[in-house]
Amino acid sequence: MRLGVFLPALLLLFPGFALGLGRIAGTVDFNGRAFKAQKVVSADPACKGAVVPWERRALVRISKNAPPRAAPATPVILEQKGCTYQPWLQGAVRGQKILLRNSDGTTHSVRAEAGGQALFNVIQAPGAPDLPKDPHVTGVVKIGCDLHPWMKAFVVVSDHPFFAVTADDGSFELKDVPAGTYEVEAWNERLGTVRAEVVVEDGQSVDPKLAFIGR
Ligand SMILES: [Cu+2]
Repeated sequence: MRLGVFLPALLLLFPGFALGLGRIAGTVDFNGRAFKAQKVVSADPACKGAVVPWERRALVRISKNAPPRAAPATPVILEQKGCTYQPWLQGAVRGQKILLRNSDGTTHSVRAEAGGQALFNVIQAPGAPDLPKDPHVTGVVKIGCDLHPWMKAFVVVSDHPFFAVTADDGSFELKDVPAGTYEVEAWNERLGTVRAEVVVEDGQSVDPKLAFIGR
């Protein structure tokens, strides 16, 4: 009798519990594109070995119908090291802080914009403390340095945690996705965006077969 009340209440509180959880996983097809980071020639000794990055990676995320989730309290870290941002590409949840870190013996500026809208532009001197920033937007946040024009990084902000950066082999996995129908996208700085629709079922894994064909 008690269970008769408890179970429906539980299902109402946790729809994912009712529908079950699945997985969106696969390998992004980069269509054989070559990815070569360009070496930088700079008079700044702190920038020895710096590169203009272009990595064989994409940010894969649910782009439609994702259940919103609160941002984690832990920040994502964007480190300036050897006059290159590390990592070049990462995801974050809206409201999650981006912690700017300067590990270099030189001054950097960190300029951020999203969709043509300026978000912030700050100076970080050598030895300056980590600086938390909250861009309060969703989409691709583009980050660059006014002092070292080759430096760039991308933080793709979503209102949910169902995203992943592809591994070296292009593979990715979005875990614990509530059963449902979703649009999934892969984004790369130069290749753009490709999308696919998937149906996630309880206990199943589905491959959206994301491919940058003809890019
Ligand atoms: Cu810089």
